[in-house]
Amino acid sequence: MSKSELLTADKIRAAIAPQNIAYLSQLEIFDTIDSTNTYLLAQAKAGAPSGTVCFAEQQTQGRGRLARTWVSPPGGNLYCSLLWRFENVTHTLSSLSVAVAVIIANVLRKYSKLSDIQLKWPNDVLIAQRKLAGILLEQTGKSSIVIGIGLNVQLPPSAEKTWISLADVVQQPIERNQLAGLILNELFEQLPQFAEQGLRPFMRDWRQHDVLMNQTVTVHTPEKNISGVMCGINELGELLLRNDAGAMQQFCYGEVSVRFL
Ligand code: BT5
Repeated sequence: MSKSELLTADKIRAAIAPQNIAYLSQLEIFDTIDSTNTYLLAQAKAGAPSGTVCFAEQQTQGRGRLARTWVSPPGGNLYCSLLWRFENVTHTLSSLSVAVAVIIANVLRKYSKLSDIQLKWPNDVLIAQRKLAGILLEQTGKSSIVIGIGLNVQLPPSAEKTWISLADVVQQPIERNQLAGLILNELFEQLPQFAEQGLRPFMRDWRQHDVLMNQTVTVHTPEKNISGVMCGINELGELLLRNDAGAMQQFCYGEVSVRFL
């Protein structure tokens, strides 16, 4: 595996457009941390401003949703968290997760010219049905969210076969600092629009990448498992499932996961 250039604040900043740089309040880069989300949640409670960002080269307790683990080895992936304080609580975690997934897909499409990115509700970015990136949203206080993003740039050969990295699919060398900056740039560009207009401007892109559309799946909830056919999402970012009895059911971000049958 080729050695990746270390993350550097100046290089990340350099990839953020001048009109968006003011959104970046603070940028920290750790060599090792337990979890960038855990760190930013604590910072948020201590009063950190919107636009506080941290990256780490590796995480010892990287977290996914529902108490799952995000495997976070050193050597060239991206582990990033951004604190965003919304002015009003007009969004839902379901809709924000969808918006952030679309934002990441758009950056990857522009940066890597990848045309076959798939989005799996609520928070997975896939290529060829293998997981490239995951998003973890955690609310702190009334309207502040820590947005955590794990993106595989270069995975060790021991990684699970259901995971994939950019290096597996992109031919040219991947400039991690630039990619990190471009992700922040797109978040800074799009989050204010999301705050104002909700998911409406993101729906077309979501539909284009929605890997679950028309698939037969099982939705797992803490109470029960429900199978049916996926019918996309609504403008709140909730999943729509026509269950086996023919009724339409909605699910929101939370203790819900979806498996293909
Ligand atoms: C997610 O959870 O996909 C959210 C992952 C968010 C990680 C970022 S890294 C920066 C920030 N700090 C944190 O501590 N977390 C965030 P979920 O949908 O629950 O998916 C977790 C599942 O993905 C695991 O159960 C594994 O099956 C799989 N997985 C774990 N590590 C992976 C990796 N590196 N690449 C692909 N899949 C992985």
